[in-house]
Amino acid sequence: MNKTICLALFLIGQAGIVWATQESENKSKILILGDSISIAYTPFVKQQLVDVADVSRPILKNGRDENCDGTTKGVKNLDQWLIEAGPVDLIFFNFGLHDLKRNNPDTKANSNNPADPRQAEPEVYREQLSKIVSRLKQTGARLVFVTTTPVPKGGVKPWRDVGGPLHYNAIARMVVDSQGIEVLDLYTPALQNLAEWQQPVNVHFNNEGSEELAKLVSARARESLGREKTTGEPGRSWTADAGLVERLSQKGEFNYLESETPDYDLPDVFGSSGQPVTADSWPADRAKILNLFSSQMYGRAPALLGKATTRFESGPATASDVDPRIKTSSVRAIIEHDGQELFQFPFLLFQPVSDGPHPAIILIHNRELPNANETIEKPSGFLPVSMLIEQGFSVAVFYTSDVEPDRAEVNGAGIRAACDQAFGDRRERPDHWGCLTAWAWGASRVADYLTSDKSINANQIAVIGHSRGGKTALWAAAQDTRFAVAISNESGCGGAALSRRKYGETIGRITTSFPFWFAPRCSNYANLEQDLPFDQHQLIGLLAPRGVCIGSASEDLWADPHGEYLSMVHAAPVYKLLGKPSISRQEMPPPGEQVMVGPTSYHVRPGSHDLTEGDWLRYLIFLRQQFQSN
Ligand code: GTR
Repeated sequence: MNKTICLALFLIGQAGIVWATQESENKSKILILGDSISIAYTPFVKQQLVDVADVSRPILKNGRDENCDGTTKGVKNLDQWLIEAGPVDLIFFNFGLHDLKRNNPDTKANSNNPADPRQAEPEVYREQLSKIVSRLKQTGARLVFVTTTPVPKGGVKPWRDVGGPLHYNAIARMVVDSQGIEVLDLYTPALQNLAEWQQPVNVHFNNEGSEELAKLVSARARESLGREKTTGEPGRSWTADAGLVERLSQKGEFNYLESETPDYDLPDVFGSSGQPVTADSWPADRAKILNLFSSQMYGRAPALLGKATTRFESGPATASDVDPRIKTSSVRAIIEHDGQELFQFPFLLFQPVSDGPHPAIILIHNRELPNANETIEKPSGFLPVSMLIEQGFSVAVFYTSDVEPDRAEVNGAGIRAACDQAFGDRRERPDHWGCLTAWAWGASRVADYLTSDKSINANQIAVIGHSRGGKTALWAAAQDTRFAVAISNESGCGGAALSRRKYGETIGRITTSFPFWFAPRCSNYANLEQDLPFDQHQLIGLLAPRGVCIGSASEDLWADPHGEYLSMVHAAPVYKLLGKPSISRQEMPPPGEQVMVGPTSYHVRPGSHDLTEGDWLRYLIFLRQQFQSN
């Protein structure tokens, strides 16, 4: 650090102390650092917060607002901006929209050519944003990273990829999540209102849009200023936020206190009642455990379905107008038994236009599926398809309810009813299959397609799901060893979380609210979790030595992040037996950080129950590492 900067920092520190003593007489001070999107919403924020805060942003010598541009300019000018702003309580910062635009490599001028490099390629963006974050932290102000807003389709000038903002936001989330820095997501609300808020084929917003964005910034400012400042000690193991635990506990019905989790003994992970286990004897024990999960928890598909065949009808693969790196096709899986059609369901395929074979990801989509064009034109954090394609993956996506409606079976339209009709009604059986087994069966049919497609690397297929989809992903990969990796995002009870902890959602509750997800017999264990002949660490053990990623969210206590982590830890002996290192430390990693050991990965990120682009980026990092090393 040079002398001038040292002096400036010292002055900021001093001024901060002086200012702090006058706090009661003054309004709060807010600084907004960002590009032209923020230049347009700042006047509205000023008006909206006039009663509580003075809001400023960098100003040029000629008195005009300064555009903070990308992280390259940010790194250069940040000290100057902070000095000019003086001590502040709260800083909103955004960088990304300039980093991701195309630049002519020679002149460095804006470019309309999608083949040109970006102003800051992803790795450079990550490094530069990390520097900016470290410097901002020295101010002692509360910090909020504001996500980059969407790029509309139609070819904006200079060129920006429609999928760019999600990719850069994912990187930013990874940078800030482990630093205790809040995120304000403007991307998602803007995406939902693009037609009304944004200018046509232009990244900028109209007046209404800017005012609406400002409202979100102002609301967050009031919230942040009203809250006690969280110190966010990076590097400390995750524990549930005490305030959140208290709030949730007030409802009374479910336990969120670590101290109230029952004492429990977990069943042996090998299910071996103390007998020595070897790699040779494990397959037989493994089969028994798998059978227990089928008969007691998830239910089993009718044996006759195993005799059915699947053929596929696939529409033409067409390159997307919006993102020419992606080709999409719609496929129908048609299930036939005894020469008769039994059932069919559709899925979508997104593939890189480049030559394969590519690794593939099957997403069990437990929300209604947008069509292929919408998925690319309006990419969501739940399915950031361009980011996945850019990383070299093919992606197949099916909607759970197309395989089995997500409700109690009443002569329904799903595979279960089709089987009942063809093979006889099995609904009264205690091990009748629940939706989770039906959806897992669907994932395996999609895997049938992928393993027969020459452009896919059949040894590199991962299955991922969120929440009920995450439970399904684990169960699918436990049964079908063609899945090289299972990814469970916030799967909770009946997924990665240990049932015996009875923390958040319990077997009693889940078999009451969603009895149709499970075998009827599972409800016998309501409030009798200790009687289950297995626990969920054994589900993870069934995946060994293949890859498994577990992701939790810090506010999603309903899914019991600690219980999800412990399942991974207690599955470690199986990985060890099969010659693989795996996550085995008792302490959880710090929030936001991803631990990867051998074929296992875990993270708990700040925020609520959702599958976000930040989760995806962690999964992609893990998958690339796994698939490169194999
Ligand atoms: C909840 C349920 C969870 C989880 C979630 C979801 O209502 O209690 O187990 O699966 O739904 O799938 O979003």
